[in-house]
Order: sequence, then structure tokens, then C-alpha cells
Amino acid sequence: MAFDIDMIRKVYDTMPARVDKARELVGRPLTLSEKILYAHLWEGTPSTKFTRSKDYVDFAPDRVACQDATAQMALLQFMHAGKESVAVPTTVHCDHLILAKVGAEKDLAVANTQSKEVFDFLSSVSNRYGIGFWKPGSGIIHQIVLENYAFPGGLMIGTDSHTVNAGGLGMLAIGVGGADAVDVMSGMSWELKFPKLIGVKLTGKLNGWTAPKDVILRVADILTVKGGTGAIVEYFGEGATSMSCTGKGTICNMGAEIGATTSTFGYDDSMRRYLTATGRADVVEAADKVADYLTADAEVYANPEQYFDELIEINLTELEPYINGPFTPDRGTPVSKMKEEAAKNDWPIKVEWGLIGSCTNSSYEDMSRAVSIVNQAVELGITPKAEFGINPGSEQIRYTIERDGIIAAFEKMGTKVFTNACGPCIGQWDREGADKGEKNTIVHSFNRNFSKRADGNPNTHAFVTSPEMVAALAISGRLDFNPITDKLLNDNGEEVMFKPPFGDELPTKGFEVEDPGFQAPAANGSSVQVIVSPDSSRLQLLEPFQPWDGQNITGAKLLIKAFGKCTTDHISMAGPWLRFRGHLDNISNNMLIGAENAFNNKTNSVKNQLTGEYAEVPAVQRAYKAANIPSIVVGDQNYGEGSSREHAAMEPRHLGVKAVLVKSFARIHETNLKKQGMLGLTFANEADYDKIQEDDTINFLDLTEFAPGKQLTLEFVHKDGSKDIIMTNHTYNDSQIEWFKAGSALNLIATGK
Ligand code: MIC
Ligand code: SF4
Repeated sequence: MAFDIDMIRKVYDTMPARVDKARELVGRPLTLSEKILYAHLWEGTPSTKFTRSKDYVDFAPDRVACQDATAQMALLQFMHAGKESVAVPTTVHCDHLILAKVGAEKDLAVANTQSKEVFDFLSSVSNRYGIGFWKPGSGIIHQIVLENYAFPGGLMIGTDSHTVNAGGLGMLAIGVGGADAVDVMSGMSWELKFPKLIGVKLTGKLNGWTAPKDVILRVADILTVKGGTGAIVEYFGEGATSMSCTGKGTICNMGAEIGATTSTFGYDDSMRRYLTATGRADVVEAADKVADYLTADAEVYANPEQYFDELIEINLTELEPYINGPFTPDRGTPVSKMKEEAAKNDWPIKVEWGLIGSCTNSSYEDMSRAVSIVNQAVELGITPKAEFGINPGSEQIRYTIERDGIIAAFEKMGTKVFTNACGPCIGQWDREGADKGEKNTIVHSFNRNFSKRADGNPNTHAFVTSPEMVAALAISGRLDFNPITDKLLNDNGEEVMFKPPFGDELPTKGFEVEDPGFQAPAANGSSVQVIVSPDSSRLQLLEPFQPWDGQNITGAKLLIKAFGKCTTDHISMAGPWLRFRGHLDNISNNMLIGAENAFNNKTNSVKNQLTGEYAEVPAVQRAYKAANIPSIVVGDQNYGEGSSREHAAMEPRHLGVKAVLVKSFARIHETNLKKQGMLGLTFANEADYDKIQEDDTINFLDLTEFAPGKQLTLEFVHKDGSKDIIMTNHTYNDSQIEWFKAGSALNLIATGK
């Protein structure tokens, strides 16, 4: 579990000189994000003044973290890179593959049996290549990273979009697809378009019912799911320093929901307290020596409008609790407006379930504040009206809250304590009756609430709110309950009211754990056998994708024109499909099954142009593949938002889709498409989306001249023989064009170029 204090000291040793030089070059005070980025330039990258949102820059991350559902594909790719061990400290975390049903003990045993093959593979491949392995039940990747590995001023990447959680400890932590992680694990640089910067100034102080969660729910409401694209969000101000480190983690975590590259906070006392409580006093000692480099320059905080591309100010003293949803995390409703909004939109008022957990909100502080509401309910004699489930963030948290009586208090209210894992947050929830598809409401402290995400039921209206609000709403059983103003009837019919939640930021008796669930890798793994059975349905060794044949793509069919929201959950659904994350051909059977076909407004029903019949998207695409006919996918705004899962890019690649043409992309998905040798294009004129018809055949006219900054011309031939020429933009630079030509980025690594 060693947290690499030597590596951290090395980062701090070189940081001052690099940052001072950058400040000189740039010629003005620097923000925190700029300091961390300039301190992590890849050796040989010239330190110049980079243009935000324009220059691609090579960086040297300090760490890599992978979770089980994405690690399988990442490590299957890494096995092709021909390396003896990982070049930077890397960990793998088993958290996504555990189904929540009856409670931790039984559920974990079931997962260990059902996914044995996958866990064994991940354990052996980690052992083989020098990767730290966190066993099933050890906790959720981002809580474990915060507790053990994150450090102020560091740069890390992780194969999960919520890697950004580590910003709570003053890092720049960025979610990427597996192929990006493979580059860094192989000792190569990692490329990122120099981000623009959004400043969020927090004034005042959280109080009463408001929690850190409300800050990000409010920011999501302001910026929307695409407002943070290409940006790092930097939080500062008295409101920032006055909140806990795990609270900062919550805010950074959900930065993924606004599409932000990452979010971060300057080094402060809350981080010192957290590092010390988690056994890392030596990181505090080292960080204190360079503390000036771990926050922005004072001038930036004094005149933020001069240094950020966009500035938001939130007064925490006036902030209300928010309840965001349903179906999208940026639809924010302050608690005082919920009665009106719920009635207006016909949202089911009755709350069926309250779920507390996920990487976003499963810290000790979260659990302790939520249980303060539960304890009040017991004292006031209220039987909760909804069911309750919790997922502690890590075994260390679980063990400590058990010791401190928090679990017992939850259980007294009939709460199910699920495994320290993602559980319902990623559809790993065997919810009774979900298959009936009834319209219903649940409230949770997670980050995402896309349709079908938690229980597979498209009619479940999931609302995101803070853990303490989840507790209050679930106990009252009503979505429109406002604990600040409303009374409740207790079991004796008396009117009672909750007092605001309270709790400990950190356990007063310290954290404790018996077995954290960590397995250190073999000192020399070269003799470790990594086994993948050829007839496995869960794991499949990868075959390299075919290189580009150098010709224009012609005669391509339109596979689907997706309408509206098309997240990675729509492109490659999670839940039951998670079990195929290591088997590309099997998981390809979920390709785009959640996307809405713009021509018939149905999901998973597209016209097979060869037969004229409607059929499931993967089946139609397999028919095109069998006939050797290329195809393209068309999409709407912010296509591929949400997760880092590269399956959403690999599945179409595997099944023969050549290009994805959309109004706009989410960052990670766009990179994933490029890495896998696909063409990710955007409409030069968004209105051209409307010109695309169901029976179109597409010809590329100038792919042979594919070059950075040069538009590509596509000819859409309609059924009646008429044609539309559509101009498309792309963001490929020279090396990314090489990936396309080679068939994938990995093909290039494998040839050693
Ligand atoms: C998610 O929250 O959607 C996930 C599951 O953690 C994903 C990663 C994955 O698809 O495995 C993410 O956010 O990147
Ligand atoms: Fe797991 Fe949910 Fe966090 Fe994704 S968002 S890492 S599924 S807990």
C-alpha cells in the first residue's frame, strides 16, 4: 500500500524551479492548475506559453489507477505493449463487478464466485506487471485513491471518469480511456489539449442543511453537462478552505458530470488534517515545504477575472440544498422549489428508495452526517417510509463506522449495508420488481442518474442529492419534503421536525481497519502466469485492428442517427453488461442499444439497409460487417458524455463502424475513438444533422488528404439519388492521424514507433 513518499518528494523537489520558470515564460501570476501542469511537462517538452484549448501538450503523470470494469481492457491492451512492468505506480481496484442484493457478506461471496475468472485475471496480471491490486470488497477506487495515494500538486490519470475525485486533495486527476493509461504504464508521455480554466470562487460558509454536494449540484445546474468541456475547474475562496477534504472530493468528483477535464482545490488545512488522519503525516511535511506552489499565486485569487476564462461565484451562506434530476445530473431544483417543480413535471412524489454511497459521497463525514438524521428519526419515533441502502466507500471507512456505531444505527432503521463497492450506482443492483418497469422515484447521493442506470428500469426517476438530504427524503418518503421548513408526523401522529444534520469530518478516534484488502505485486513478476482461457465468455485476448487501407471510405451505410442524449451508458450499457467488459465480441452485443433512433424515436431499432427491415443495432451492424460494408454513426450534442469506458469506442470499431459524426463530443470519448483508430468528426454546420436521412449512403471525398486542421468532406447520397455535401471538422493532430492510419494507437506502440 506504500504511498510512494519518495516519488512524492521527487515531484516536490523539482516543482519550484519548473513553476518559477513557467511563470517567467508566461509572464504573469499562475493558477494552481497551471502550476501543476507545468511541473509535470514530459521531459523534452519545451516549456513555453501554451495556448488554452488549442495546444496539445505532453505530460508525465505520477500515477495510474484502474478499476476492474475498465482495467480488463486496459490490461489486455497493456499485455500487447511488450513491457516487463509498469513504468509509473499503478493500482487496480475491484469495485464495479459486485451486485448489490441482500447485503455485503453474501453479495461479496456471490461476486467472488461469479466473477472469479475476471478477478483472478486482474490479480495475476497485476502481480505480473508490478501493479498494486485492491481486492473485491476493499472499496471504491476513488475513495481508496484519496485515502492512500492522492497528494497535493500531483498529476494522475485513471481509467474512470471520476478519477477527478482526487482533486479534493489538491491533485490534478484526470479520467482517461484504457489506451491512454497503457501509454503511461508503458513509459510514454500522456497528451492533453492544454485546458481552459474556470474559476469558482466560494464565499461564505456551508451551514445547516447545505453540504459540499450542493455546491457541485449548483455548478452543474449553471454550467450544464457540457459546460466544463475542455476545462479545469479551480475552486478557491474562504468557502473552499472552510470545508472538509472529502467534501472537496465530492465537488471534484462530480466535475465529471459537467464534462470538466478535472477540478481542484489549493492545499490547505483540511488537506493536512485528512492526510494526517489517513497516516500520511510525511506527505504533509513534504508538502508544507512547497506550500506556495500548491495553491495559485495570490494575485490570481485577488483578481480572478484576469486569469480564468470564466468565473463563477457562489455564496455558500445563501446556498440551498439541491435535488438534481431526473435522468440528468444538471437539472437542478433547490429544495424550496421542489413542491412546485415535482407537481409541474408529474414526477412521482413517493420516494421508494434512498441510497447513500458511490465514490462521490461515501466518506466518513458523509456517513456520519447522514446517520445524524437517521438517529433523529429514531428519537422522534418516525418509521422511515422508504427503503434504505448504503455502500461505504472503503473497508477502512466501513470498519471505522462499524466501530463507531454508525452501521448499527443505520441497521436499526432497516438499512441494507451493501459491499464497499459501486453497487447500485452502476446498475449492479438486483432491485426487486425493477423489471416491471413501473414509474417510481428514488433519491441517491451518487453522481449520475441517466435513464436505466441504477436498476435498469427506464421509468425510475433518480434524483441526486446530498447524503443527509437522501436520509431526510427517504425517511419522509416524499420527494417534495423540505426538511428546513416542513414538519413530519411521527408514528404517534405527532408533528415533529428534524434539526440540521451534523457529523464528524474525520473519526475522533482515528481510522481503523483490519484487512484493507490490498495485494502488493511480486517483486519480480516475470514468472507469473497470466491466464485467459480461449473459451471464456468473460475474457478474450485482443486482435489488433486492421490498419487503414489508404483509400477514401465509400459506400458506407448510416447505421443510426442518434437523437438527443447519447451518453456512454447509451452506447455501451453497464449493469448486466459489465460482465463482458473483458470480452470485446460479447460486449459488442450492447452497442448503441440505448440510443434513440432519430427516425422512429425508438431505442435499439434501426433499419437494415440491406433488407429494409428494422432490427437491433448490433445485429444490423453485424450484417453490414458480414457483407463487408462500412458504416457510420451520427449523433447529437455532447455525444459520449459520462464514462471513460473505451468499450463505447472499441465496440463500433470491432463491428466495422468507420466514423462517428456528431454535433459535439465529450472529451474522453473523442480521445477513445481516436485511440482505437476511428474517425471522430463534428458537423462544421450543426444544422446539417437534419439533412441526414435514414437510407443514406456515405462517401468520403478527401480522406486521402487527412491532415490537422483540414476539414473532411462527406457526400451523403439519399435514397432518391439526391446528394448533400457535408463539411466536417476534426481535432486530430499529426500523431493522432498516425493512430488512424495504423489502425489504432496500440498498433503503433506494438511496432515500437
Ligand atoms: C461510471 O460511473 O459510469 C463508471 C462505471 O465508473 C465509468 C467507468 C466504466 O464504464 O467502467 C466511468 O465513470 O468512467
Ligand atoms: Fe463506481 Fe459509481 Fe463512482 Fe462510477 S460513479 S466509480 S460506478 S461509484
